[in-house]
Amino acid sequence: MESRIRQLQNQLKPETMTTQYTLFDIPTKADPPRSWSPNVWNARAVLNYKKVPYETEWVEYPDIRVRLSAMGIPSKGGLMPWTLPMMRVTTTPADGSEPQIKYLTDSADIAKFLNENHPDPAIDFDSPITDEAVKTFNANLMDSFVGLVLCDVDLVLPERSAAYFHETRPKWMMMPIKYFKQKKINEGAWEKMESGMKVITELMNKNGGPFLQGEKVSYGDVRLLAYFLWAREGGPKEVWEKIEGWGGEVFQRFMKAFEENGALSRVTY
Ligand SMILES: N[C@@H](CCC(=O)N[C@@H](CS)C(=O)NCC(=O)O)C(=O)O
Repeated sequence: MESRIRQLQNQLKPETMTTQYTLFDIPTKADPPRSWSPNVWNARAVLNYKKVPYETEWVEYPDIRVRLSAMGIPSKGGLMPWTLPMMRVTTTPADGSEPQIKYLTDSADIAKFLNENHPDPAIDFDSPITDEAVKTFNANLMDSFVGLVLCDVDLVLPERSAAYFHETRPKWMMMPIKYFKQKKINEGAWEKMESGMKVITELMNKNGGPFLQGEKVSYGDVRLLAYFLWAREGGPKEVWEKIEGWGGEVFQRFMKAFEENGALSRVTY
């Protein structure tokens, strides 16, 4: 019995295999490129927070389909058959046998996988606060973010990605991007952003902050952080300044707490 336990312990020893993570992310045109997509940030913030080593591979918008399908990742169908983030998990056995490769193709799956395999520091995935945070953001801020952040993302993208953006997004918007942005402004995007920041900061402060549940980080905090990084990294400067101003002290504490716990430590690599 004892030797069986030892045998099992040996199998579990970290030196018996190595695991490498590669995060596929969409670059900005900055040098070095910066991470800007809210979907990718849902995964990247978890990697950073847990201080898990990983590499970044930057893939421009028009190349996502080409690169992912070449890796054998099946299409998800619809308007966006292949998306980022994607995380490749390569496990190499110590005995030199073939590495095993696994692809995680959705940000929530990546985040959950990391939380299960790297439990410390923990992120609470079970609390209903996550759903509440996402629903509150969607109901109060998403529309203004679409108008004032998403519509201007092409300004930070490299040329080929910006061209892809201009080719694909008007199909959802049913009109050229600049008309869509104006339509959102006419429908009150700025006012909605201001009132939405009030609602979201009330939620952030419900348990005294800095996070939704107080000191404990939940996936709901990560989801909100990711949306705000979309504005900070992918949107015009004036939008980010307005968000910071309307968010006030509660919002500042929320961002600072994530800065201090490492979630924002890697933006560019
Ligand atoms: N539910 C997915 C959504 C990912 C997603 O929509 N990613 C966008 C980037 S922000 C994408 O890769 N789009 C590819 C395209 O537009 O062709 C997730 O969170 O992983």
